[in-house]
Amino acid sequence: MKPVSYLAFSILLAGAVALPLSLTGCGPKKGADKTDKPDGGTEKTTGGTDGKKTAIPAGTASIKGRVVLSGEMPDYKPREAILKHKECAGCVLPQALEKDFGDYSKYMDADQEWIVGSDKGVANVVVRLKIPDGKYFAPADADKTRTANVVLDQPCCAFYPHVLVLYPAYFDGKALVKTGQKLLVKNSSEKFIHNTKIEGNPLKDNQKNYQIQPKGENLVELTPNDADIKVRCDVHPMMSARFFVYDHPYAMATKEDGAFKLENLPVDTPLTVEFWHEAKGMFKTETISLKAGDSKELSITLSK
Ligand SMILES: [Cu+2]
Repeated sequence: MKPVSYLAFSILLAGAVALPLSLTGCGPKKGADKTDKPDGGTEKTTGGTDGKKTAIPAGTASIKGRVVLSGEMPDYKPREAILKHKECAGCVLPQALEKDFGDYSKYMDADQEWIVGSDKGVANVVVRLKIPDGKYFAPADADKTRTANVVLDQPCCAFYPHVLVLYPAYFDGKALVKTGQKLLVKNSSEKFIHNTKIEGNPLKDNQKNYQIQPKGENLVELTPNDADIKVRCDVHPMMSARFFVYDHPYAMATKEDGAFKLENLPVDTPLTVEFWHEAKGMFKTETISLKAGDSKELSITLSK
């Protein structure tokens, strides 16, 4: 972990360096200005001191399924802004890095809003439980810690993944308790400096702006937040990502197979499952009720 003084210095440096570089221009911003509020957010529980919330205990049920595109597949070609960039070769994914990103490498230079796998699975769909008013989700013991960091990389002029779900803390009825999960921001590109500008809710300390040298990385702590968190790189305006930071474990983002699974779900109580996509906002909700041990399958379709 970087010492605090280094982080503060990085923020100043990022501000000072990113602005002049951004003036060189890399093409228009695209598709990153929507402001959907994540209704499954945590504003009701992150206050943490009113003591009036009722716990919904974890259970032994699960849901799983796939989000599948109905209609035509997206046409993948390199983004205009990348092709027009004066250092285009650094903007596209270097061949040497393709192996690190597997099947996803073929989408890396394309517009990131619609990523659909070959079997029509839709990536970057957030699947989450809505927190009922006046309540909070008390996680299972297995969900009280998260030992692996969530990684956000910038191997070219794209953030990977494009949509991230984080679970850095849970609510115990009185206060937020850290799970241990942090965000590791990497820049695995060959030569480009990127900065990572996290635009969260200013009241909840998710504003960050780090400059990261090639092959460098930063460890970032986030707090659960009801804001719609956007991530940008000031050096390359065609880069964007979205974060959802929750105080419960019942949320995830799909990969290009479109598959999702949520486990240890509460039982014998109505649950609302929400589905969000960057281009569509919250496009579907399902209300379900599960019994102990249930494994419910949901099939979700999405059209452009
Ligand atoms: Cu960049």
